[in-house]
Amino acid sequence: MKSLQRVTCLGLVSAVAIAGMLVGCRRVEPPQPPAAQPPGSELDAAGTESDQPAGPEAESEVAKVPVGKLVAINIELPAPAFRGTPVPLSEPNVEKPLGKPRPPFLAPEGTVNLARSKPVAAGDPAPASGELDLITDGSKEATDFSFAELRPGTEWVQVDLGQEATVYAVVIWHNHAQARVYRDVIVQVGEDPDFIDAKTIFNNDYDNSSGMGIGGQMGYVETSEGKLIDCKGVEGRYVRFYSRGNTVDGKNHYTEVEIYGRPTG
Ligand SMILES: [Ca+2]
Ligand SMILES: [Ca+2]
Repeated sequence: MKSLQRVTCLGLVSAVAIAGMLVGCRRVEPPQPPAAQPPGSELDAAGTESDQPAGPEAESEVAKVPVGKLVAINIELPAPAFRGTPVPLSEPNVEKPLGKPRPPFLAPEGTVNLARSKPVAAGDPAPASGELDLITDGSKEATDFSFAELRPGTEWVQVDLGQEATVYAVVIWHNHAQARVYRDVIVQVGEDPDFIDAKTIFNNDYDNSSGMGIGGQMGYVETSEGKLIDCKGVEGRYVRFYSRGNTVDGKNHYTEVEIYGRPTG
């Protein structure tokens, strides 16, 4: 009986010893470097991995930002028609020209000019000179025949994109032959051609002379770069551009408009 107890006891001691050895021999893994991103994985606009699991709060944050990598959009510029950009001193509320090329504008990959060759309508049904289709024909040079000229006063032109789109930027060229300032530049994006439900994305009418409310944006000097307006991913099918003459002759000129976005759905 005694020997049986001894054997059992020895067995237990051996089992504990072997287990201890196994634990002692277990290799301690060195800290691993962070796993490399799988090929094809891109950072989304928020700079986070889009396929990362997220809690309910984080999920709603991610849903607000556009999906896809941000890239600089390619805007082809016409030749400058004059040197330097003097600010008309008599015109109030005009921003100082940057004095250097505009920095690149970043938008989700796949963003293109959706306005090219799209139909244009206007409040002035018979332009004083030029045709409305000049506004989306791709030509932006500052010549006497490159723009549509609308009568003085508050006038508008609008582009029908033909489908709903997410719009990241618009670029407007009025007549950039001289350093003009066009007044009451107002840009709206709408779901319907009558702009009953429109979102104003730019308004530099500082004295409400166009009657659409006082806008908070500054006036600017027309140059060959055109005016780029960040639209922050607003959705709509129609884009309308207002103006109320300019510092040289009071008329409204449109050489080209570009609408950078992606069709929705
Ligand atoms: Ca044109
Ligand atoms: Ca005004």
